[in-house]
Amino acid sequence: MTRRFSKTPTVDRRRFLTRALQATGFLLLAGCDSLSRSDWFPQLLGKTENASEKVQRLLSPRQAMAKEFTPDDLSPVFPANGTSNPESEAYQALAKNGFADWKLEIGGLVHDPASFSLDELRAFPSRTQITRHDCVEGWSAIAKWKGARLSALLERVRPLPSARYVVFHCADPDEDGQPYYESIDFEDAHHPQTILAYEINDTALPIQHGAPIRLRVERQLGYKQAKYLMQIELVESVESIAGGRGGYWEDRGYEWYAGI
Ligand SMILES: Nc1nc2c(c(=O)[nH]1)N[C@H]1C(S)=C(S)[C@@H](COP(=O)(O)O)O[C@H]1N2
Ligand SMILES: [Mo]
Repeated sequence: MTRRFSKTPTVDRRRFLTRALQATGFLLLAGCDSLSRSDWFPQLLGKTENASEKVQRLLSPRQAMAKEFTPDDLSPVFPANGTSNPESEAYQALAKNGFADWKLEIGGLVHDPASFSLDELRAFPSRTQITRHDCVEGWSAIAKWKGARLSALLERVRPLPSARYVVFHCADPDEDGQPYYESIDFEDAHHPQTILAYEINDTALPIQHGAPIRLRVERQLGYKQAKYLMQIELVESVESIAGGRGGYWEDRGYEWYAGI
């Protein structure tokens, strides 16, 4: 089912959702005068998150494969959502040059920090998969993705034993300068369907879908599928990054484990 796509500017939509989430938090709190907003709300979110992650694990093991589809199932239109063209001068300069000067940096808790050009990423073991993308805003679309297996990249840079999460830093800050970012744990990072996609439907990933590469982590919702990847960082904890909850939308109240 594909939702008709609204023309609201994307940054406005992010802002609108943030306000909506804040409003929900406020309403929840309205009847609980004795509890402070700062003490109670984050704790509730934390508990919900853990509970839903446990339920998710019981219902379907994390190693299970996401459903794959056939070419007949491809959506005629795959909407673009969130940022559809990062405004930063640096990104625009890279795009103008067909991303020939773009490199993906991989660092943090690894033995061999490295950076890879698009051609180098294309030379890694790849995977092609037809999957369904589900956005919390109420639309889904099926596309064919091809990309480098994240597990192969990790093997190359050799994570240190203390590394627990893979953080994806993106090229698109919002209008307050807050960059989009996401994180996944090692279980998802090594899942066979977790790829750094450089193709959609047999063509080079266009800007609206995250050029030059975007994450596909197929067991999770749309906002985990970070576009415009610039840097990958291996960390022991996500607490010191931005709002500390492991992602741009997570910092605004969404769950970190967005299992489908
Ligand atoms: N860098 C970045 N990645 C992002 C977003 C974004 O705004 N910036 N939006 C997310 C959301 S909410 C969705 S549903 C998908 C949309 O991907 P698409 O534009 O290819 O449909 O990208 C996700 N990844
Ligand atoms: Mo989304």
